[in-house]
Amino acid sequence: SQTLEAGATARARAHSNIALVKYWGKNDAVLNTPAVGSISITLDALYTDTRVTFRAGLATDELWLNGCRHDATKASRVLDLVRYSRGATLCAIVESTNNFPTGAGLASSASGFAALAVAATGAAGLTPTARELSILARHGSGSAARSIFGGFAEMHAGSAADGLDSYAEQLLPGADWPLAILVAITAHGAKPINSTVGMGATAVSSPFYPAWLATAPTDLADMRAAIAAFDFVRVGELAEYNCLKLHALMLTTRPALIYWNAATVAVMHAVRDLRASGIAAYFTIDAGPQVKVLCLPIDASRVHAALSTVGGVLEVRQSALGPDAYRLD
Ligand code: 2P0
Repeated sequence: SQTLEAGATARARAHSNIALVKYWGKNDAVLNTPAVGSISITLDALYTDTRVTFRAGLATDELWLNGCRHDATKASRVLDLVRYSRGATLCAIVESTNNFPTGAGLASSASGFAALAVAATGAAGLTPTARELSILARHGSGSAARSIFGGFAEMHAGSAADGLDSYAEQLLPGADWPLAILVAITAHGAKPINSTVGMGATAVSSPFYPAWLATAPTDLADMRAAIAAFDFVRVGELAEYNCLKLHALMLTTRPALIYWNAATVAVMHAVRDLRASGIAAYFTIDAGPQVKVLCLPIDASRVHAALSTVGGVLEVRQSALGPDAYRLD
């Protein structure tokens, strides 16, 4: 095959995702394989566009996010694998933009590294399978392996020494089961504790970590079955349960990982009040103060209105399920 030429470039878009059964904990820090599987939904409202350009004369890879230079260490892990498969050494410029405001506390490495995997392989003239893209994205960030796929996706923890069985795959395209997700923003510019560092601390200090690992397969099997049955109440109940189990793990880490603020808790109660009034709405929360609320599209405007009136909620964004990551040019 041809050598990788300076100036080779490609652009890609990937959407963010939120997990309904959460990833927390690693099997292998170098391969970045998770200790547990996870199941997520991809969001159409939040995405990252990334251009990768291989250049002559660069001493290191450069990462530019919304016009500001950032540390490229994790991006280089992905680019190294692409270079290796082409027998190439050229460094690259990575230019990324999020379609959501920087510092809104919504930034996700999931959409960023999924877009990077698609753009970098595209620029290098590779034609990877979706599974290969998922593995590549995983090397940047575990949650990014899921953002290769639209709709509902499941990440497999895997157990192989080379990490080749640790990838995500689609469970259901978004069009097969339209759902609404409302994101209640409770803090702008929140700087949550880095997930990689947090996971490491949990593994060595939370007495609940062994229980987290032991119960993950059941949560995954239950969620898989609930999705296959289009059982929204079951999906919602399981998502909330698994989210609170994750936060129990975080709260019992030393030092404690407390990602909630007062408005985060107020939104959780508002969602439970909505359910008491007959609306099927369920919350989930990641390593930050925002609350994502799942409901059926027919209830979205009522849920949006209810969340907007909760004290401390700054903004509510609505999303549907998003598509696979794809090449822009
Ligand atoms: C998730 N989170 O499943 C969980 C729930 C946050 C809470 O995946 O170390 O940024 O880069 O592989 O993917 C955040 O972890 O971690 C995450 P790394 P990542 O969405």
